[in-house]
Amino acid sequence: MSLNMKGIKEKSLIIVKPDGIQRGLIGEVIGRFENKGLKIVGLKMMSLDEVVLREHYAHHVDKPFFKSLANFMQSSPVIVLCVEGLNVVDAVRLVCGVTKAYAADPGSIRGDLAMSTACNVVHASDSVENAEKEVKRFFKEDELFDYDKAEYMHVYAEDER
Ligand code: 3AN
Repeated sequence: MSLNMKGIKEKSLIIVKPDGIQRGLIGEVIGRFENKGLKIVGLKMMSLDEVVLREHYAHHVDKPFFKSLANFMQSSPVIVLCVEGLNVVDAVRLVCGVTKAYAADPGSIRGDLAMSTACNVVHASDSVENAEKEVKRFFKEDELFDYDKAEYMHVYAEDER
């Protein structure tokens, strides 16, 4: 992990997937990111269509599991979140745990709440570069908010803010 030039303004894109919605885990998942000290700068419910899924999972479009992945991601609305913080892309991936939920570390969202590779509750951007693209894919500019968070003086040391 390396310190990013964006500092505490680095952004990541998180999706609470249909299994998270159906299992009533929206609050639990969002709570874990809030408890970590991340700032939520965008949040909404939406349905994902085939076009956005082909773009979002471009690295999987030719794989045999793409059709079932796309069906699953369209099986109910999802919650999309944009969060901000220091090295937030790496931090969020650690909070989520590895893709194969049965192997994810206890304490992570997937480690504590899931068993599957597909039904693994959350998606999170895997690099700063992809996070920038994903935030633009799911949020319009006026759906993202820039505001001060009072707890920041206790979440970050002065030289980190
Ligand atoms: P992550 O969501 O941890 O970034 P990706 O991008 O490799 O992981 O995978 C995205 C989604 O694609 C997974 N959540 C899963 O639904 C599906 N997927 C990835 N690899 C496999 C696989 N080997 N078999 C079935 N589905 C897969």
